[in-house]
Order: sequence, then structure tokens, then C-alpha cells
Amino acid sequence: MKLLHRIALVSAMLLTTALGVAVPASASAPDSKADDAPDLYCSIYLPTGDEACFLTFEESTSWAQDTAQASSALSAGTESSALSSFLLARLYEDKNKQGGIYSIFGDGPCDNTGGYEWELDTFSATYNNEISSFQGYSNCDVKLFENISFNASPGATYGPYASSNDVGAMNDKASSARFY
Ligand SMILES: [Ca+2]
Ligand SMILES: [Ca+2]
Repeated sequence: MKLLHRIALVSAMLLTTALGVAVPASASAPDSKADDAPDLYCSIYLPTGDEACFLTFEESTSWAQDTAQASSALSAGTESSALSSFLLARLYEDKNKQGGIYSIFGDGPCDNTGGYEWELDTFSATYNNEISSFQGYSNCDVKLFENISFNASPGATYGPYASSNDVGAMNDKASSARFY
């Protein structure tokens, strides 16, 4: 699979950051064990744009809460001192919500007004042109865009929907998203 092949390369770099371990970029040979490459669990916290990838889903989730609290500590003195992270959506590498997961977090939920509450203008390289299904959370519906920065002229879009097991013609094409 194309994604797994690329993840083998990307994971070495990302894990270097996540674990603070000095792993040479050459640690993953381009063609070795691509089929055995693990799924990656990447999270982005939209208020700060911080992003990180992990080998376990649990780590990717606790990272988001830690990041939200660190962010609120930095802005101490303002009205909010105990910010929580809200899971807005999970975007999946494979159809039927399988494979690696790109978890999107904000510091508040979506509401029921017409417009979008959150947006992500460029997917992580790990998940760019790889998303095949998704699930919205925190009252969010997901709209996928073929191009970065929500460019729909020209460019296909899909949604907004609360959930999708198969994004059809948008399979492995999405590069940005909004959350309604
Ligand atoms: Ca895919
Ligand atoms: Ca694309």
C-alpha cells in the first residue's frame, strides 16, 4: 500500500520528535518491511496548530488534552484557565473507519448554526491524499476538499456529513477539511 510505504519513512522523523530520541533519518530503509509498517495515530490541535503522531491511539488522545492544558497555561490571566480539548472528528486511512487515524481537536464543539466552526487548511503529509472514511464528534459534520485551503474552483468536495464509511470519488484525495 502506498500509504504504508510512505509512513515507514515519515514515522522515523515524527517519532524522533514525539519521543525526543535521536533516530537517524536513515533508520528506515525505503523498501524494507513496508507491509509491516504500523498504523500511525496523528493528532492536531487546531487552536495552536500543534501536531504529533504516535504508535498508539491512546497516546494520540492524551497528547491532545495535554496540549490544550499547556495552551491554556500560556494564556493564564485570561478568562480560561482550564481548557479542554474537544474531539471534532476522526479521519481514517481506510474505508469503514479502519487503519491509521487522523484525530482533529479544537477547544470547543461545533454548533447548529449554518457555517463551519473549525477548519484545517492543509492535512498532515501523513494523511494528505489518504483519507477514505470519517466520523464526526462534538456535534461536528465533516466536509472534505480535494485541494488545500478549501479551494473548490476547481476541486471536488464531499459533505458535510456526520459520518462516512466510504467517501466515494473523494477516496485518497482530500487535502483540507471544514467542521460544521
Ligand atoms: Ca485511504
Ligand atoms: Ca488532494
